[in-house]
Amino acid sequence: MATSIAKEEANKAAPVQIQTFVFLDLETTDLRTGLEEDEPQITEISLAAVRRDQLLSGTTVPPGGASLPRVMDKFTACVRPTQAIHPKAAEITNLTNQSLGKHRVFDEDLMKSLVHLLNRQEPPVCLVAHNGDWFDFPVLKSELRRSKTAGLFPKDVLCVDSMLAMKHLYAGQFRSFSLPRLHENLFSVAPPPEVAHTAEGDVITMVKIVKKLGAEKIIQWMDEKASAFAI
Ligand code: DCM
Ligand code: MG
Ligand code: MG
Repeated sequence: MATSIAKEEANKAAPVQIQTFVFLDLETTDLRTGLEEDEPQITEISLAAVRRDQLLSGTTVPPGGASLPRVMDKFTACVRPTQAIHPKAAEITNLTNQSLGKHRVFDEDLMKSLVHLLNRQEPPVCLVAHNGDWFDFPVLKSELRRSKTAGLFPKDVLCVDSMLAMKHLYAGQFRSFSLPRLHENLFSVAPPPEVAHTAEGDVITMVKIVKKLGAEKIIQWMDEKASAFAI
């Protein structure tokens, strides 16, 4: 018994050191119910890929500011859903079935855009989403599974939930771990109304918050807790 445990310990992979954090946010047709056949669809997707060193100590915008890494690869697109957008979702995102009516659905070209962005990043690559374990990761997976080109999506991508990270690392320090409340707490203002509930705005807010909190602790937690983004 003891030897098998020792063997298991020896076989344990060295802890990963994530090299690229791809912050992700989705706007969707609705909240999740948790039922597989009932997943909301994506109305907007945004990703911002930031290298580990850039997150820790890279140049920022504005120079010397605590806010945003200057070196980021970003992608944002709106997507036409094939189901009705819930009025509440339409209200907060300002995306409607009508305004997205002439847009393309989640198709092969969108899939390739995502794949190309991810393939250009230094591995290990980890998707980071706020409440991602409950929301963004299962919604993206269900969208990928529905698409005919799911096979193109890289197999070695990791994922981790930034809200979970902050709840663990900063327990008791914030009354709410939602993006707008964290932003308000750390920057003394709510995120500007023109960015809240836009996918890109939420992604940028996430990156700002991680940098402001001091990325080191969060990155270390993510190295330990990241798991496979298995479609
Ligand atoms: N959402 C919703 N109702 C809410 C909050 C969110 O339907 N009260 C859905 C629509 C949003 C999506 O969740 O597009 C993602 O939310 P967020 O903008 O916070 O990323
Ligand atoms: Mg979100
Ligand atoms: Mg959002």
